[in-house]
Amino acid sequence: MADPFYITTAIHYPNGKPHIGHAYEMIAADAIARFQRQQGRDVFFQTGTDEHGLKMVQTARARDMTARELADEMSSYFRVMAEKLDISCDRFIRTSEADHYRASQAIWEKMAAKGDLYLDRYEGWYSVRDEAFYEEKELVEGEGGQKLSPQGTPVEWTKEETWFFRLSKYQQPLLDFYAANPDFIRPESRRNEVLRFVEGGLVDLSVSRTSFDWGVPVPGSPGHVMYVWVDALTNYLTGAGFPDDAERLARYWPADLHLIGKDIVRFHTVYWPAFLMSADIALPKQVFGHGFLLNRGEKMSKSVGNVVDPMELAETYGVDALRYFLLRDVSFGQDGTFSDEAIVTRANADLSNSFGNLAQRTLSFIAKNCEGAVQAGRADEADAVLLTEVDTACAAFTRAFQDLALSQGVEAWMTGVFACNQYIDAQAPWTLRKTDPERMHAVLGTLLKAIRRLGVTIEPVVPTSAAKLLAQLGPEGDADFKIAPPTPIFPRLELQASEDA
Ligand code: ME8
Repeated sequence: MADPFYITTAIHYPNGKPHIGHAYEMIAADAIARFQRQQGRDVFFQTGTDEHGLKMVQTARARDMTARELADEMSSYFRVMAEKLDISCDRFIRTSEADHYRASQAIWEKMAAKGDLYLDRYEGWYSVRDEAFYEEKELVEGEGGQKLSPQGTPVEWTKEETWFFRLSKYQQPLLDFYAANPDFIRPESRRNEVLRFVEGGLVDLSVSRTSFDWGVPVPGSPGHVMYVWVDALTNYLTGAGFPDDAERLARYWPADLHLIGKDIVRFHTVYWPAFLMSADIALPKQVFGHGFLLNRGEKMSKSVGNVVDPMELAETYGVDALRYFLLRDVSFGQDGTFSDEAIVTRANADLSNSFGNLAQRTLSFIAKNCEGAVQAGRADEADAVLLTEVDTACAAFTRAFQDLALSQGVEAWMTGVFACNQYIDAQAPWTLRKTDPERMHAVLGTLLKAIRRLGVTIEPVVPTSAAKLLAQLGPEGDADFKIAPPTPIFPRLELQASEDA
């Protein structure tokens, strides 16, 4: 049976509609999932919504609805977005689902059995926006001397009786684990941040709440619901069949990759591994913290009014153009900036003018001049040289994707496209048609092979367009397949004036 590959995104808070950051994370994870499927792995890909916590309660209250109603309404937008963007997830999990409650309570019980949970009184700073506790020393000063979290969100002083998790006990085991698994946290810059944080000392973590009831009930402790991050992180285990399906768990756990944004690396590389160590469950193999998307270099926020709806971008420019742009232009792991102009420029340069044009002129030439089928023809060394160049470009894409260097992979792929365009210009099949038809056939046959390889390679990035293209090319070595006059697959995009420009 194929080697399993379990990949997850963060699960998103459905306290509002999805934004482009959510779309970006899903698209990156989807490209990796599709790539791994192509490599023959048995992929399980999970995304979903994180529905508990105080932020949901407060947003729902402001809208005069229950948290469950809010979650039901908003979660559906995330699901629809996933479908629209061709996200090939195997499960869209909602943390309000029954099997997830079971999983969260089961891991809680294991941590309790270890003696790692105790009841005490919590007093400290809490940010509802981040759903996170902060120590005094971590806070920064905002305008007018107001205390803010390191993420710049408001904090409030909270006091209540809660369950605590003995996080402090795991400081050394975590440091040992990071040392033994240098690839656990990527990229390197995030790993260094986490090391510094853990080396600075860990305090026990408050893991239950009594001031509201929208959460997973703490087993045997009426009035307590779990701190939202305890149940949120456990979603990854729920998807792998924990605790009921031992066979499935053995297959998909530990997860190969948790793909998340840089703001939540601490939860995934400190709290989550500590919970798992406490529960005697294996730790995930890797956590990758991607960067943030900026709108023309600016952080997006509701108050600035520059939040972009990914569905609108996908509708205006096409899903594959958006996917291609995000994966090609944002160096994976770093922050990236986007604008309508940048999307249009990139999609036109690479997809429409280079790859699309290459396919279009080759296919229409064959349809028009060769009755849709090329013969063996007379080979030349130039043909083998081109196919080697294309294979080299595709192999570089594969290596880069294996290493999560997504933009470098796409860039390497483009060198194969450029090689084809140089080849077609140098070989000039339109001249050979009159002077040397045998040679013309060999040139066109070489181009078909090269375009097919490039199309298969780029499929994880632009799945719908690549599939359409491959259908137009027909399978390799099928003499009966007739190439029809093609319809362009990568239309030239026009810049759409945005309303607020
Ligand atoms: O943090 N660019 O949910 P969330 C890129 N529920 N990525 C961005 C982004 C941006 N501008 N803004 C946010 C949560 N993200 C928790 C996760 S996981 C067990 C629980 C990313 O809806 C962010 O970094 O606030 C995170 O990975 C994801 O979107 C969901 O953010």
